[in-house]
Amino acid sequence: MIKFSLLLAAFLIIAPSIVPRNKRMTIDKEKYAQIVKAEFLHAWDAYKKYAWGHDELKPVSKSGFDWYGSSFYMTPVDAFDTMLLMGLKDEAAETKELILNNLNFDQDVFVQNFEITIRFLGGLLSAFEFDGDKRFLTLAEDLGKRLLPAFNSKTGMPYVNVNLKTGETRNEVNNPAEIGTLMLEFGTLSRLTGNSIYYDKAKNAVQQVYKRRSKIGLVGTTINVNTGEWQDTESHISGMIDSYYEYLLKSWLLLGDNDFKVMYDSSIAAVNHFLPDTVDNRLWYGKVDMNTGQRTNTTFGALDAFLPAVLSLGRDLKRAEDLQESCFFMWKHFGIEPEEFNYKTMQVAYPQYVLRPENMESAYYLYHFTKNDKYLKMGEVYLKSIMDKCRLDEGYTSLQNVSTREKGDKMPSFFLAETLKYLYLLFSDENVLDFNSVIFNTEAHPLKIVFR
Ligand code: DMJ
Repeated sequence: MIKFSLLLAAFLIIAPSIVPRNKRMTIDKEKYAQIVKAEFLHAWDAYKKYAWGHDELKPVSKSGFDWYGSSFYMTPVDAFDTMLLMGLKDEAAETKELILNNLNFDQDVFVQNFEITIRFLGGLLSAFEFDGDKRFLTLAEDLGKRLLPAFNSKTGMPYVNVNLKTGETRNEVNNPAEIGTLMLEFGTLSRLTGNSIYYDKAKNAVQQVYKRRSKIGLVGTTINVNTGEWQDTESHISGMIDSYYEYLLKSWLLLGDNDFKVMYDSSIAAVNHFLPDTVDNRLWYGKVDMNTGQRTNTTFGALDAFLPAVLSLGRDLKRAEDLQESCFFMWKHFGIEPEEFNYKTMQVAYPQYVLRPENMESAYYLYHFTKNDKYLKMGEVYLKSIMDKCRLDEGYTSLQNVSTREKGDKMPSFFLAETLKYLYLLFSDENVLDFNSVIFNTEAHPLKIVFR
């Protein structure tokens, strides 16, 4: 008996050091989930107090801001499904009433097809799927019909802007991200309405980009939607291309259409061949010319941090984990991540931090796939620096400069749709949301997988 007690005591002393250090549970997940929820309420209360009914909050001016002159209720639409996930029943009920009583797309304004699709079509479809009220779907279908004229170019790739009332279009030079980040929303709208037109238009747009890839399999930064000619041939995973790759993979996973898997597999192979750049043992994805593969730039930034999430979803965990280490290094090195910096010189190119979610999104995916506590610790660092540097009495604000901490005057709707949602999900039990039953659109609105 004494022998057994001694053995047990010895085991209890030694056991913690048998478990790899980075796998040990050191974060109180529930505590952090509650902190994130409280910070969401802090941000939402500020929106209610100073910007109620407007698109977004200007926390320093203590006022509201509307993207197109009059409001489309962007923050409420973007924040609604986060409230549902957080179990904020009262807030969700008042937000639902606000949206259903006021949101009206019959406005004579030129909107950006991509932004309106990912925030509103995505937000309304997710609201319908998780709340069940048919009026969300009616609004989504009305919006979908108004966006369709955007695809009336010679190739079928959408113009940048479309007028929601007249159907007129503007700006024929578009980019792969804005052309290729519509499929999850338009595909889901087709499934829910039984009208295939949305699916077909969005799929053709993606295929038009893909078939214009270069001989080495890369796409450029801008393309004319009428002539089909590339305007800017720089290739990368940054803004203007980023979510094109994200949606190739996610369209296959959400809609079960194998054509997207074929496009993703060959595209990501080219990306993984030509863009990676290792400096001081750290993996980065830089910029190259789409035709030659020659390096054109060694910059990386906040938006690029989406890629570890996509790579892990595509089951390429090794690259995903390596790149996430670099994204975390970027965050720590500057105290909070800049919009863009040069990973060779470590000079900041664009010094803003606009409350972006991508670094947290990737930590959430990687924690899901590995259950390694180091991703919880990353989340803790992200949360603490945002609370330290961006929190005001009146909500949260962007930074103009990550070094000087000079404040901006904007709380983007994606802070409530994405940044706080991904942090909350990272620290929450998986039963808050079954990861395997949904695909997040690029604005973090979960859409249900139903074909399996
Ligand atoms: C969001 O609107 C989306 O995540 C988009 O894909 C990129 N930009 C913002 C967040 O950074």
